[in-house]
Amino acid sequence: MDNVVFYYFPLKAMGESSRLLLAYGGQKFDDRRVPKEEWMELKPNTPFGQMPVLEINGKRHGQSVAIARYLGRKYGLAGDSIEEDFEIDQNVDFFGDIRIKAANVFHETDPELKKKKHEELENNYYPDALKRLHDIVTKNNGHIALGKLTWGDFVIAGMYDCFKMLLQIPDFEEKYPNIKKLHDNVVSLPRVKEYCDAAPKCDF
Ligand SMILES: N[C@@H](CCC(=O)N[C@@H](CS)C(=O)NCC(=O)O)C(=O)O
Repeated sequence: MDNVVFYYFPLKAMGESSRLLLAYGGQKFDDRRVPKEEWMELKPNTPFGQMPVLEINGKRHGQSVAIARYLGRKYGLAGDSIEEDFEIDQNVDFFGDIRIKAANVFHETDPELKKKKHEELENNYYPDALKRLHDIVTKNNGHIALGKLTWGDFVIAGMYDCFKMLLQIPDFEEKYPNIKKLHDNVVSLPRVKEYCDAAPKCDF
């Protein structure tokens, strides 16, 4: 079996999809949760100066979605054709678009501007974008694409708690119940659940 080390901050956020996929694949891995204080020492030795990083037999790889796509292919969670892969990719990218907009507001340090940016998204972006996302999941029987479990579901599920925190929509789960169900279904998969039960607890 490959020797696998996974590096990320002690958070779910952009790292959890890979952890969930590794657990799903039955791959033993060293789950290195790098504290902030130790990050600067590791940073120069990562492919892009960022985490997550997946190290396989000593070789380090970056980019959370590329890692998820790779692990998905490895564990039989990709499409059966380039067209099917295209569908997974486009829907995962759409989810990423929403996350990036929400993260942009979250990282705004000026409180007035933060409020303004959030209101702008709340009024003019989230209702349409989140409805589209919810419709995609509904149409796909509770999955992000292809009407079945793919690595794309792991991207949504891994990011789910962080996504909710970034969005700051108090009734998100009532409004978009099938996105919550997608998350719950992934974390209930036997090997994934085993990992989740044993993993250090973090809110997002
Ligand atoms: N596109 C990258 C973004 C990764 C990213 O933004 N990583 C952040 C943590 S979530 C990071 O490493 N921040 C520390 C730094 O940039 O020094 C991915 O999806 O992996």
